[in-house]
Amino acid sequence: IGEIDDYVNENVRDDEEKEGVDLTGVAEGKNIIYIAMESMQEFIIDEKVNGKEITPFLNDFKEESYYFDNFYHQTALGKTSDHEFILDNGLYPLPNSAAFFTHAQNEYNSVQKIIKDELDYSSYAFHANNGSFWNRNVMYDTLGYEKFYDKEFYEVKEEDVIGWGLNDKDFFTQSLDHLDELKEPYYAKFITLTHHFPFEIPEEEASIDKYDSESTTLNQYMQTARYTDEAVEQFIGQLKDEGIYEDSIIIVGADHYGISSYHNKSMAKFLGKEEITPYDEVKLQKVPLMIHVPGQDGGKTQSTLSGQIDFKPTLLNMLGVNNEKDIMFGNDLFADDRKDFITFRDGRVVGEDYIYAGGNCYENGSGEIVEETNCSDIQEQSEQELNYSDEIIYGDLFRFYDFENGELVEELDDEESESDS
Ligand code: GP9
Ligand code: MN
Repeated sequence: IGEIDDYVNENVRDDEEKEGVDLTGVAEGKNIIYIAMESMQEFIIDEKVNGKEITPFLNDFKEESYYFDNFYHQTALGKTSDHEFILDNGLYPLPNSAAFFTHAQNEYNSVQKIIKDELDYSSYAFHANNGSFWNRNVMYDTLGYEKFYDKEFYEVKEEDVIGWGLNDKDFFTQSLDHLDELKEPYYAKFITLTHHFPFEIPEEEASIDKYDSESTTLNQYMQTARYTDEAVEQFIGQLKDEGIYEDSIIIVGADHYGISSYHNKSMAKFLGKEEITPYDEVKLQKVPLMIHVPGQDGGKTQSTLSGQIDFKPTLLNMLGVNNEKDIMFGNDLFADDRKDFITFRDGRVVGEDYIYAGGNCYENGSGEIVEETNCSDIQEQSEQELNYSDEIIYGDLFRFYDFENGELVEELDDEESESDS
């Protein structure tokens, strides 16, 4: 863990210099509301089907927010849970399993634990699915969530079910009933469900046409994306009515892709391209991220190369938490001195200048294939980081690190050394 700490110190930790936007401390004392939109990809933002905007609310909301349009999901097998894992810990997902299942007993230095200890924030999760899905009921405890409002807390009438469960609109409306139970200040996460594969929704619930291509999945994707867009709009309206909106930091994000490479032909049609190359495909892994700070007037698109790994340091900085001893692999989204690559679990890497994907090195921008050596640096550093992150998780290494002082722990307490032996 000492070696990893050295690596993070030299290669990851930013110098807190911010020449542009500086949101240090803006969230202090405020409630944080994070909305995780299922399967929402960035490519549909500002796009239309048959003349109608797919996500009219998000298209507007981004104008009032800091909108990151070059922000990548970095999830693997653990899908939604990997996104939660990355956001909460600033660590990468595992290569062969969902850490939520296989490493739910580890010691983590999660956002939730840090803000509890340092600022007395309480954290909550809302998601109208079975609590044991992705082992959330166990992992949320480990990560320091106070309470998980799972399916048990919702009335799920048969006629209100779309796809996997309670529709997003009723999910938000019913969640609202619990907000006054939360201890302030809080971090509350809301995870939507309707816009999930196979993206099926009753025709009378659909406000826009299906897309027209050979892929039923892509065609239907547009309608459920719109549904979730409307649900988020409704929720933001409800938060305004309750007087919560103007005093909270609202972050709207998404977990991972919904359209796999299997649908590339139809995707090419949608994007007006000849074909989808591995270069295009990696760029399709962008997910929207919008950070709304009350009192801020809009139009703040940020095209910083970034990913889910950057969420934790960004949020902590907004809360004014000094996290310079932490071990994580991302940077504050607003820092000047950021790492210049985004790592994927499958070996792909997006760098500022070059992208490694599908066994080729591409120039970022033109998409031209170039000498592979151009990608060597980002590939090597990427692999190094994934290995370090894996070592932390497999070895439960945070047991040996004192985050407060940035030092190695001298001796494990009895309980921990027993479980170790
Ligand atoms: C399940 C929901 C969807 O509760 O979060 O999970 P996914 O299949 O996207 O990982
Ligand atoms: Mn998901």
